[in-house]
Amino acid sequence: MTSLLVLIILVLLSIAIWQLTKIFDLTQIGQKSKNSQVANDNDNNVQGYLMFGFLAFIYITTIVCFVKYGNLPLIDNSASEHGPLIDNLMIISMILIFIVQTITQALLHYFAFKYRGKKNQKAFYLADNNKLEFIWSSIPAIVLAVLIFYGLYAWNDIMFVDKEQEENAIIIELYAKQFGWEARYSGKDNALGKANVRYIEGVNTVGVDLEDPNAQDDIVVNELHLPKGKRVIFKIRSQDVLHSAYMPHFRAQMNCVPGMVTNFSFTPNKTTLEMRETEAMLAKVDNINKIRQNKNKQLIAEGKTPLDPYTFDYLLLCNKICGASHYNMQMKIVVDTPQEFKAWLKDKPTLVAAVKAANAAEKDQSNPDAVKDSTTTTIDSTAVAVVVIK
Ligand SMILES: [Cu+2]
Repeated sequence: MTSLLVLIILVLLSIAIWQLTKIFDLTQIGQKSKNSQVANDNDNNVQGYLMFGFLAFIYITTIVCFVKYGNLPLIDNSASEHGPLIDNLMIISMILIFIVQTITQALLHYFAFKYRGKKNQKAFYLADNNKLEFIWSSIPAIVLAVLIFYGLYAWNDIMFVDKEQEENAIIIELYAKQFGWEARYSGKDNALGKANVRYIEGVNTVGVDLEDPNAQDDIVVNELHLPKGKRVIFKIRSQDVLHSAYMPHFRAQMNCVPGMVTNFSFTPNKTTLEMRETEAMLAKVDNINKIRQNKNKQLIAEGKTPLDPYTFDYLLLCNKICGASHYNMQMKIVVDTPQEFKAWLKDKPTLVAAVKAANAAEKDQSNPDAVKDSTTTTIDSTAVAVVVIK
């Protein structure tokens, strides 16, 4: 609220200043010599020094940002095997941008200052200089080519899954919809059953074809568990609009497109517990909890419920603005050791079993008289009734 008020005041102030200058201009009518639209040496000098001033401004801003926020290295602590590859690409790009930006801005503003307008001075006409053009075309071309080839190499390395890797990987479907995620494990056969939005009904919320033999052991959950050190192949679908499956700690992102299946695969290499214990994460969590503690003082003073302390968890987020609750479209990811993962998955009922149980429960609810009647009519059915009550 305060920032909005400040913003409004700033806008009003600028309008006031603008109007004042217009009034000032009007008072100058008649004094032609001062109101010339042609820049004189004085104007050129002012503009020249302003150029230098602006250069100083962007350099000081850069240095202040580095000191205050530049927690180098720019990005690290990834939790997947391919993570360092993406991080390196990011760091190399950022360092290159930084060097190029520092040099070109200095040259741009220095030349604007040095060659500012002077009375009776004419610009020198230079038609072309092949040597110069060769240098300033080839340097960016070489740098960009190296960056692009390195990027392509990284992309192929991440996206290409060979036959052997595919056979040893586990296949998980991520299903996106406004505004949440569901995950489907392919079960013992490691093959997902066919699915289509037309099959969505009741507890079959991801639209699995329950007749498909591959679908018989599929398991649908609302919390994603992944085993450490095992490649996971994600098959990604969307129910409604474009979403984007974004798992920042694993340096993974892939669009979820309605009507088609997209893929991404990675190997997690840090369990949730291991990640919580890393130095970078401990410092981050500490920092968040300090902010929360300060906020809690204010909340308690206002008689509101204080915030819980933060503990780190991996997240699957949506990274496409897909509607009103996009900001809250997330699912918790837990990276377990392979043993923990097996134990977790073992007790989960298959979707087919869940659908059967739901149908049976619905039948009982819609027809309670059937049980009551049978208890009064035949001896055999009393046994059934007892079982049902139990
Ligand atoms: Cu979304």
